[in-house]
Amino acid sequence: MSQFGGSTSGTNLNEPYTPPKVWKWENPDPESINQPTAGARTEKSLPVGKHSLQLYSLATPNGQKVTILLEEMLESGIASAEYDAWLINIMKKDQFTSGFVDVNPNSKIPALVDRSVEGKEVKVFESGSILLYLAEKFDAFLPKDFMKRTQAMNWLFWNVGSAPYLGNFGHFYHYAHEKQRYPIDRFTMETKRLLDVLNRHLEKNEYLAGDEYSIADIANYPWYSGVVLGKSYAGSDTFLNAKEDYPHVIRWAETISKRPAVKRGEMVNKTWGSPSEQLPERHDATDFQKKTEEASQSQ
Ligand SMILES: N[C@@H](CCC(=O)N[C@@H](CS)C(=O)NCC(=O)O)C(=O)O
Repeated sequence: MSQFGGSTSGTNLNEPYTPPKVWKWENPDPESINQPTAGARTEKSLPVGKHSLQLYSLATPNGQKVTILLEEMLESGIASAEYDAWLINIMKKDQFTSGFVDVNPNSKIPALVDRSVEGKEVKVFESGSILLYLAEKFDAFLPKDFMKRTQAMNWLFWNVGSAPYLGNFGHFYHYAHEKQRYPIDRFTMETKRLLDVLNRHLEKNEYLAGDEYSIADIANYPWYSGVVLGKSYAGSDTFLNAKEDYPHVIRWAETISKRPAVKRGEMVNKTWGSPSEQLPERHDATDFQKKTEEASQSQ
């Protein structure tokens, strides 16, 4: 089972179900990550490192958007984009600690605190909001041209709205213990429709905002490369017939995947997969170098 596995245990999926007037959780499990209420569940403050930017995250597609952007900024010479990336293990319920909830009341990674503003802690949550915050703060990866900037915003918000469909596809196709045809068909249909939208746009455009690589590409890359290259959910590339149906998405995803900053960004806050690709916490640019050296010594 994967580390993000989901279960419908206790529910007979074959039994017909008539929703009651008022929903009640029939077998309440106080240990479950999923609860119908919000708020902190434990008292614990967040760690703080040496840089102005403190990121609290995990290397899921939503988390990778931010680490890729920060690594791209550093690669392009913006030294003040240096950051500490702390691991939030969502399976261990770190997102429900009082410190995390204080930054993101929605208890989802990624969350960012900017301590560069005198006397203030700027708390930023929602991956799209974090990308826009950083792009505006450092005036980078957001086109200056009005038409291209509008395109970048369109595709950034399209990502925020469409990503949950891919997440639901991944849940039912890959993570759920019991495979059910209805939700798999429903979310595969929508995932394929979204891929077709992207493929048609990328047939005529090098990047999402035309010829300029921007936060729109950075937001969409982890999600859409994840499904067409089969990186997020094993077998999804074949299941979605990606090579034949979405060649322009694959061309775009492969081009972006070769960027050194993207390779680094994908490693940050990662605790699964090949050990050479994992960097659970990042506090300094040299952490990647140390990691590569460790990997070559252990061979
Ligand atoms: N709309 C949010 C979604 C973030 C999100 O769904 N994060 C997931 C991991 S990818 C999470 O933290 N899940 C923990 C939980 O549901 O308890 C964003 O774009 O930042």
